[in-house]
Amino acid sequence: MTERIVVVGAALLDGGRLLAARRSAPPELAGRWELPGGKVEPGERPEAALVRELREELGVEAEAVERIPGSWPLRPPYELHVWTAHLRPGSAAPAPLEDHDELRWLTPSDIWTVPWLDQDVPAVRAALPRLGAASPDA
Ligand code: 523
Repeated sequence: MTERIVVVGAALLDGGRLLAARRSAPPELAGRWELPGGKVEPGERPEAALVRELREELGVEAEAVERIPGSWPLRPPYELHVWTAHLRPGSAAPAPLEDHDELRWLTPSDIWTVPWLDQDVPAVRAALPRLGAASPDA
């Protein structure tokens, strides 16, 4: 049996908004929006991977807050786990440094205005209540 490899995604929250990131690569994912993050490296704690990925991809200093219950299948052997996160005081504002070409802070009412990656949709739905939204069937 192949070991599963966790990909961590960040529900980066700020003032009731969620950060969405549009992928610029690879071609099959480009143009679709995701919760930013990446693969957990061997021996790495998922929270540390999240902080590292957000630093590399967005140039921010972030803190993982709590895991959103659930696990969403990606292309085998990967599976997506999502953590809420926030920017540390003094962090730079997020910028699309690699893998992304646009970022957007979404309020609960515009959360579905971007074409999320199919596999991120259930994770975004699970993250929505953390924004203070009450739309379980959006
Ligand atoms: N996803 C995905 N949704 C999502 C993330 C963070 C990742 O579907 N929110 C997928 C996309 C890739 C795989 O998970 O198929 C790994 O994500 P990637 O490429 O962002 O991970 P990295 O940055 O660790 O990958 P390397 O470029 O290989 O270092």
